[in-house]
Amino acid sequence: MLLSVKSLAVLALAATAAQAAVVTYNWNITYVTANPDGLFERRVVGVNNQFPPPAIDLTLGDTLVINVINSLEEPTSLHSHGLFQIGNNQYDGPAMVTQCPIPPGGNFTYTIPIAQHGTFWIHSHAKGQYVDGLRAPLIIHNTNETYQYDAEYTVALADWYHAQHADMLAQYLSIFNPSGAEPVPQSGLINQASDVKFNFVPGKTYRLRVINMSALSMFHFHIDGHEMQIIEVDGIDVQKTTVTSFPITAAQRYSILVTAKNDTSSNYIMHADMDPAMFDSVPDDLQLNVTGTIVYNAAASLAPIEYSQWDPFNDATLVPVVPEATSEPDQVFALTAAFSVLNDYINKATFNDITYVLPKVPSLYTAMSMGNLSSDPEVYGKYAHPLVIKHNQWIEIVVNNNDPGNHPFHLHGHVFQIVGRGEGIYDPSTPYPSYYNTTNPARRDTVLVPSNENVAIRFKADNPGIWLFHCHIEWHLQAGLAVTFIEAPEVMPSVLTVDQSHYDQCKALGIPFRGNAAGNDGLDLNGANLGPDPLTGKFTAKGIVALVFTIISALLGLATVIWYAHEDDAQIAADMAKAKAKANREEEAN
Ligand SMILES: *[C@@H]1O[C@H](CO)[C@@H](O)[C@H](O)[C@H]1NC(C)=O
Ligand SMILES: *[C@@H]1O[C@H](CO)[C@@H](O)[C@H](O)[C@H]1NC(C)=O
Ligand SMILES: *[C@@H]1O[C@H](CO)[C@@H](O)[C@H](O)[C@H]1NC(C)=O
Ligand SMILES: *[C@@H]1O[C@H](CO)[C@@H](O)[C@H](O)[C@H]1NC(C)=O
Ligand SMILES: *[C@@H]1O[C@H](CO)[C@@H](O)[C@H](O)[C@H]1NC(C)=O
Ligand SMILES: *[C@@H]1O[C@H](CO)[C@@H](O)[C@H](O)[C@H]1NC(C)=O
Ligand SMILES: *[C@@H]1O[C@H](CO)[C@@H](O)[C@H](O)[C@H]1NC(C)=O
Ligand SMILES: *[C@@H]1O[C@H](CO)[C@@H](O)[C@H](O)[C@H]1NC(C)=O
Ligand SMILES: [Cu+2]
Repeated sequence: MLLSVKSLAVLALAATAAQAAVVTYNWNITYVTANPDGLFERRVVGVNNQFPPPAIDLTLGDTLVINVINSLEEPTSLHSHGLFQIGNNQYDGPAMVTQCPIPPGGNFTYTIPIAQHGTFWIHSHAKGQYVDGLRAPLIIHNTNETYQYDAEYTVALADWYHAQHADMLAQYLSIFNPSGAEPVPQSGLINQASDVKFNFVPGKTYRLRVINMSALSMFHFHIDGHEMQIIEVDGIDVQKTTVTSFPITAAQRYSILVTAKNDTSSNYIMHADMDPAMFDSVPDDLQLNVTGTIVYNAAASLAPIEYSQWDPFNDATLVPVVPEATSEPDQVFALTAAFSVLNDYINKATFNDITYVLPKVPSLYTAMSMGNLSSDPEVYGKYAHPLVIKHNQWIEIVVNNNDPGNHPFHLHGHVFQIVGRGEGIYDPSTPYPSYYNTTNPARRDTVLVPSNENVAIRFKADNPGIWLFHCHIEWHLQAGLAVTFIEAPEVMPSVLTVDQSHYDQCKALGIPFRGNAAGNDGLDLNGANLGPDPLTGKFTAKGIVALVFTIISALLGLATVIWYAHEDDAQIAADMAKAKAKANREEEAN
């Protein structure tokens, strides 16, 4: 299957002809039956009864219009990942953050002026729906590309599960999964298929746009026999950097230039190796090494497979072509990411001991309807974890990863500068470590923070709106690993609008669309959605583990019967209530 092949001539033509074009996509979001890995046929989420959803192809200066009809049995919404959406926060997409989701049978139009270029993607931002397939590349051609190339391909990497996301999520976020083990995918896909072929013509230079659309998996990317030069990272052109392999975590993008060989005597394997370190256990039948083929000549044989090393690679060393100065931060947030069993006895994710819970009113509507109280974080609800920042201030976020897993963090509405990356926990009230680099730092919108490391990022609060900052491992977002930046609420009503079509969605779903996080006036948060909190009392970490295992062992036989015989929700709920009552008694007894 070939995607997005364009000669330079076509591109040049498109660029001149497409000045300020309105590019319209009609997306009827539908269930489709598909078998993308050739191993298992299942229900997936597609568009216009087709899977995979079509790639979106644009040029700088266009206006993107997506007319969505939701033909699913559940609400949906679309997020254009990496787009700044300046003055256009209402079309950023995350459900209950910047909009009410689109109800089943509903329709909604996203109108997005395109002021950037590079490699992006679009995906559902309602529950974990994109894991079921609602994800597609979103490519924006520059009117005058920084680097010359003859043609381009999109290489979209993704992990693939055979079970429905909602079923896996229910098991992941359950009392029976105290260690928080994530569902492990059954396979990996390139362009939502297996055995994809990319035709190369001798002597030509190709731009490969590599996108990681995974729910969980991290891949290491390399091509047998070919050198790669990185030229773009998350929509930012960078000085050419030669690599033999690079890692790409969920939601990241890299463009690379690859020059074709001069002879056509062999074809070559393109490798996207899933990193088993991301998985709690690797099933025997999981094919970790996903491959495609670079085809010079359909009749030729494959060159011998080279398993190149996974090279160490630091994206903070990539140098943006257009330099951007940094500034001393006006406000610094230290966020410690961790996972633990909270007082709902489920393993959840926290930033500074708060697990994210959706508010009753989408945060954008709260900001737009609360008058001068919109600058008071309280109105957004404690569990939306609101961080209010002032217009045009410089913001630094220090993310400390206090978890044995690696997490790719994504900020909506911005690219950020990576100013520091170090080992262990960094306390920002202490002087900058020597590794801080404030000279034209690398910029991107998704950064990996490895286990027990820290990353310091900066951005200027020049884009008023509500922007989520969250882990892009879909399971971890669902577990609550998110905060909400409330950026420049004092100017939002004068620079942002919310169209009537938003309120139509809310009305259809019975969701309030004004007032604070509880749908009330002023600071009355009665009825707001509350999260579970860390376990309190005299519990030690050891005690919690012991408690959880007590519950598990008490219920194990029963649980097994329920899951494998007759998944009876009412029965599970009753058992969990019993388990909680028992746990509460034990907590009191302590
Ligand atoms: C959308 O797709 C569904 C499922 O195929 C179909 O029933 C419906 O008529 C379609 N809607 C439109 C407006 O095409
Ligand atoms: C979208 O929904 C509105 C009412 O909610 C309806 O009037 C309109 O016809 C719908 N448009 C399409 C294309 O289905
Ligand atoms: C395109 O960019 C190059 C260098 O970046 C410049 O020399 C050239 O004049 C530009 N062309 C147009 C049509 O803007
Ligand atoms: C995609 O991202 C996931 C999660 O970070 C990562 O495990 C996987 O290796 C990435 N894939 C590629 C090809 O880099
Ligand atoms: C292909 O051949 C041309 C002309 O002989 C040469 O300049 C070029 O370096 C060769 N390219 C590769 C990738 O070997
Ligand atoms: C997958 O690729 C890696 C690195 O390229 C290699 O070390 C490993 O042996 C491969 N695994 C399999 C099962 O082929
Ligand atoms: C800081 O980043 C720039 C490029 O953005 C690079 O040239 C320079 O070497 C880096 N300095 C340090 C100390 O890493
Ligand atoms: C908020 O606005 C009201 C009226 O617009 C004003 O009376 C009040 O003093 C303001 N409160 C703050 C904290 O600025
Ligand atoms: Cu994560």
